[in-house]
Amino acid sequence: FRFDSVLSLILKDQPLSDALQHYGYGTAGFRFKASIMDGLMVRVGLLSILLLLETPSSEDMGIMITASHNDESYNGVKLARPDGSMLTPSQEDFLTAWVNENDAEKWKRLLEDKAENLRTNQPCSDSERTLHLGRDTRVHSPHLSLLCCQGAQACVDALVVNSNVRILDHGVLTTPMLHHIVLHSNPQYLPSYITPRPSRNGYIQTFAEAYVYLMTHGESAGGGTTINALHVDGACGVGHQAVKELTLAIQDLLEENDGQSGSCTGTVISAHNGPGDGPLNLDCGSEHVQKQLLPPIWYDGTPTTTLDYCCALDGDADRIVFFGQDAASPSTVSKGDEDGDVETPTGQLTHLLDGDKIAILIAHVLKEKLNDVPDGSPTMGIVQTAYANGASTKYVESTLNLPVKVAKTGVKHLHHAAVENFDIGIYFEANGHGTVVFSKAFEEFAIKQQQNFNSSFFVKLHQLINPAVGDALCDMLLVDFLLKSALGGWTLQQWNDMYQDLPSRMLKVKVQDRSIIRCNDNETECTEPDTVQPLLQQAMSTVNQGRTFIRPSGTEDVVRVYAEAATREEADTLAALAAQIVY
Ligand code: NG1
Ligand code: ZN
Repeated sequence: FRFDSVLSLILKDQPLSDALQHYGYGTAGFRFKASIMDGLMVRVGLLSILLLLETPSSEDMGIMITASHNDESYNGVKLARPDGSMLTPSQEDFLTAWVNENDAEKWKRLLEDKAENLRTNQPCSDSERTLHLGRDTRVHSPHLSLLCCQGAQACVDALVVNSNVRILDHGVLTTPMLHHIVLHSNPQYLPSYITPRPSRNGYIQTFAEAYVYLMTHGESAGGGTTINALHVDGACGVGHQAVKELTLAIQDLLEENDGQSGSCTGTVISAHNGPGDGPLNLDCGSEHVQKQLLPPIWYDGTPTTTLDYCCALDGDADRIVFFGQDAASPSTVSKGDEDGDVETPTGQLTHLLDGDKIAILIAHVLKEKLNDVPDGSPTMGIVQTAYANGASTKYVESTLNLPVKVAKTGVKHLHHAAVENFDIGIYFEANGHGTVVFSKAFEEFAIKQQQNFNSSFFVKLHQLINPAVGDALCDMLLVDFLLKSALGGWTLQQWNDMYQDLPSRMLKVKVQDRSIIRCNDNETECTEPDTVQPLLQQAMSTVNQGRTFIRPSGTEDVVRVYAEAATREEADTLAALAAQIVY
């Protein structure tokens, strides 16, 4: 029987590990200890082909193997839809249900139904569809990627669709590169002014060109040269090599450009902490910098001058935070670390420019640019999560006069809210994961600006931004352009001084079963167990400007506690009270 080989692969040769009762699709895909993922990967590969075959003809999809900011012992897998976005809730449900299924009869019926469906609906389709695979630098990623390909290939063979379905393993990629490749393979989802370049090199060229254009054509191009060097911490992962490639491409383009137009020299970008320089994400990377407020441990070149600045990527290069250590001034940063120790650790950073600050920097510049345009402007707003610092929300609403939407944690939720609500939807999680999405109306506006007013700013800005997912490298170039050129040479300090964060603290609490905790839609309140929220409420009333919430993590086996208040002491007290309630 033709499905026998598939069934024996998933049920006998590579069975699902029984270490877990249920494999759930978390905040960003399946993410577990790598040692229990073999069987899961085969199934994900197989099911990805079924999802691919359900897309309109000749559209590609992608699979990324990574556990992002988690430590090296973890791995994960997430899928990308044809437009580069994350799976829909119903696709996640389909995947989760079948990944956990062990009934051979049910599997057989699923495959038979699919085969029948293909015979009737796509009898002789010659359109080609590709499943693109990418993986990070974790030691087990090649093995898990191979298992994923095996599952996918078995499905293709069994359904006899091998003539028009291709499985393309791109090897090591950043997460945003994989999403870029998928999106650019389906150019119907791209704006007319973005040339499809569905490859790693195409990714590098797309963003290097947009950056160099903006740096050499802006009004203040050539003027803003305050910042000279940008030191990038690659988290000992995949982002390190990508930064190097991007830097080389930028240098080449700047050399070609030399002598032409305004010629603002590019910032010297140097990459630190590649694979092999230390354990992935350990005491380095954006999660460490943002949550511990410490510089990366492997990186000993923290600049002390205002002319240089630093940023840190996470393990798959979709998050970025900027930071600086001002030698002259004592530690004044008010955000807290995660270890529950209320003493301020020594050596804490004086400037942390997180996702909230990146979103506000982008909005600030765009608002000014839109004020200058003669015609009606596209709408603009910011999407945050409950983790956004209260001071940032206040600044957006009261100073920038822009609307704020609060979405559930996980970029898929922020992305959706940004697309639904705004022509220019700026979304960032506080941890530095975010991007800007633009509507069709914006696209028309940008084209009109170019044609009628000879201004390519909006077109080029759109080209500099990864429309599919949060992308540390694009965000890095965008911020550098905004500080150095669009704002005429802002320092990190000037950016940081836009507003003062409220002191905050995050804690992780280990509980026996975090799945019993449920939250409301935007996670600002706990709905189950029903005794929790009144206690949190009461704790909040004991401090000034107190706000706290708890939620089960979707990527780690912990409950996260967030608290902020008027002073550091009050924020710490509130976090400790909330953690007590969770215990
Ligand atoms: P969880 O573990 O569900 O809190 C974390 C981040 C998310 C998101 C995902 C995916 C925090 C508080 N949470 O999710 O924002 O980035 O990882 O990487 O930073
Ligand atoms: Zn990540």
